Parts: sequence; structure tokens; C-alpha cells
Amino acid sequence: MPIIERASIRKVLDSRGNATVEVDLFAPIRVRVAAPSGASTGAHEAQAFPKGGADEAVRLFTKDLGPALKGRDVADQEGLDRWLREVDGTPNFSRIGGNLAAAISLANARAAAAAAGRPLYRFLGGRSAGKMPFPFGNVIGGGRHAVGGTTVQEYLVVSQGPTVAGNVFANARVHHRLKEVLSRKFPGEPLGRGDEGAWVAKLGDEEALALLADACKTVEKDLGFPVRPAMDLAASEFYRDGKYRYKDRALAPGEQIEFLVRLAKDYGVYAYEDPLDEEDFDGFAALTKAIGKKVVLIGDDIYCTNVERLRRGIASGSGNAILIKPNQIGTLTETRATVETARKAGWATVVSHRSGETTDDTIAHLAVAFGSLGIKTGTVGGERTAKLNELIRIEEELHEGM
Ligand code: 2PG
Ligand code: MG
Repeated sequence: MPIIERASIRKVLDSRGNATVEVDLFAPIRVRVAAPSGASTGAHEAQAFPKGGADEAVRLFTKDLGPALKGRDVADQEGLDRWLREVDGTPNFSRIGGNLAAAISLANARAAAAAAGRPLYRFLGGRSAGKMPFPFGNVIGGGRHAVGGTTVQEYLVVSQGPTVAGNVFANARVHHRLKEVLSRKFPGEPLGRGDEGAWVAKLGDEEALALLADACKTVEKDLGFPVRPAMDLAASEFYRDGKYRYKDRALAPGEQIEFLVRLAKDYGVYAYEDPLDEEDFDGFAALTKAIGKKVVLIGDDIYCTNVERLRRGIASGSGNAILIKPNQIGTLTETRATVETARKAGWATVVSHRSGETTDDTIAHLAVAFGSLGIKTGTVGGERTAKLNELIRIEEELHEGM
């Protein structure tokens, strides 16, 4: 396979107006990957940037990493990823930053795919690339992604029709429907949107779920396939002094589990992400015992795409699915190891965007390559539709047998 002839980097904007990094590799075809950034980050995830932020990442790349990439064979993904770990030398990529590591690592995969003349999803997924993920679309928001919204970070719609294109548009329909419902409910009041394009309104947490479940039912009836509600509670963000602190109630861990079991039953919740604090493996196990056969229970902050933490969770039965964010762990090789471990244990994977995104569409390819159950990447907004529209294109290619 070809070697990297040239590597460059620039500081670019993310969708929140913060700086992130974008890496170009020439091998000799030019490929480009930009890294996203989170707001509700897990305690155990890679540090996104070195001290000094994106500017320091650019400096490190320009001085050391970029020149050292020159001459590397793009086929050696694992060697590159090992080297990134060595160069960094810390357990959480705090010297070079997980964002720089992920951008380099994924750009190399893109370069290798381009050299092989194959789309990335096919290059990474081999023959198994073919099953399309369900899009998980954020439609009502709060937490760290929206000022004045719900305590829960994300209310999501998961449309489950026969095609990804149909599901993407069904999710958008629920987003539209909620705009009508919310403008009627709060006449004359401003209706905002959070970092991921979800509606932000003065709603209680159960009230928001009830509105979402209703909107899902309406669209489901119209379209004739399952359209289900889901939530990313990002519960660590509102767990303080032993209680989950909602606007209208404070729940001890046992009460939180009872609350979630009831909501799942009353509103037909399809999936919960981070329903409990990121250190509560026992709570996750108790919830999984109670509803794990019926509800997809996804660990994001608890696992941070980290294979060691996932192994611990598999052993204790703490969930049945894991969220996959490459920049939480830093390299493609480690991301794949986590996905493989999940698959072997019968756990589902959901590949995810970050709240601060760019128009980079790499995760659409990863979700297809990994045969993931889902991809969480918003419903509307250019940095979200970049991924959704790429999924539509991938589905078309698969359909045409390309
Ligand atoms: C999450 C993500 C994406 P952030 O919690 O799942 O929705 O948020 O990127 O802010 O960590
Ligand atoms: Mg999350």
C-alpha cells in the first residue's frame, strides 16, 4: 500500500464555535478527518486536547507528529495506533489529546481505503458491511447541551422502518411534529434549539417524554413501522450527594431505577443511555436485570469506549449495549477492539457523534462497518445531516451492489 507523502493540520470551527483540529493526509490521494468535542464528557475518557487546546495540538503536530508520519505505510493501522500511544505516553492521551490522535488514526484508515479504491465502510467492514444502523435522533434537549431545558440531556426518536432513508425522514418528522406541539403549548414564547438541534422548552422531564412518545405514535401510525422514544439521561451530570436531582424531584439510586422501570413501561421506551451515574456498575446491573430483555441499555460515560471498562461491565451484566465514540478512546484500533468485545458478548453498539461536531462524516462509515444497531447523530443541522445524508448514500451503494 502507498506511504504517507505529506501530512498537514489546521484549526477549524466546531458546531459550538469552539476550535478543533482537522488533519489531511496525502498518500498520494488527499483524505481529511476532523475531530468533534463533547460537553458532557465521561470522567474516564481521553482528554480531548493537550493543555493549550487546539493551538497546542496544531503545534505538536507541526513540530513532531506530522513530519514523523511521512513515509509510513497506510496499511499499518495497528502500528500507527501503537505509535500514537507511545508518542503520547499517558493513559488518557493528555499529552497530545484524544482529538488529535483520533483525527490522525481515522485519516490513516481513510487513506488506506482510498488506496484500496473502496469506501471506508466497506474497507473496514469487509463483507459484513451491509446491515444499516437505526438512526437515533435527538429531538428534545437539556442538560449540558441546552440552557433552560430538561434535566435529562436528550430525548431521542428511533425509527425502525426497512430503510435508513425512510428512518432518517421519519425522525425528522417527529422533530417537525414536536415543533408544532411545543408552539401550541407555549403560544408566543420563543422556542430554542440546543447544541445538537433538539428543541429546548420549559418542560418537566416526564412531560417531555410524554410529548415525545405521543409524537412517535402519530408518526408511527402514518408510516406503518415502529417509531420509538429513547433517552440519553447523561445521569452523572445531575447525580449529586447520592441523589439524582431533577427539577421537580430528587431520587436515591433505588428510586431512580424504579422511576426508569415505570417510564419504560408507561411510554414504551426503546433505549436508555446513561440512566445512572458513570461509576454505578451495580445499579446498571440491577436495571438490566429488571428491564434488559425489553429495553436497550446503553453505557456511554460509564464505558467511554474503553475495552477494560466494558469487560468489567460485561462481567457484572451492567447494560446490554455500548456507545462508541472514537475520540473517547483515541484510536481506531482500540475502538475496534471495544466493538469486537461487545459483539462477542452479545452487546449492541451505537456509534455516536459529539455535541460539538463538524461536517466530517466518518462515523456514518464506522456504524455501517461495525454492523451497529444504531448511530446517534442528531436529526437536523448541517453537522448532523452530513452523517445522515452519507448513510443515505451508503444505503444506495449497498442497494446497487457497488
Ligand atoms: C452524549 C454526547 C453526544 P457529548 O452524551 O452522548 O450526544 O454528548 O458529546 O456532549 O458528550
Ligand atoms: Mg451520552
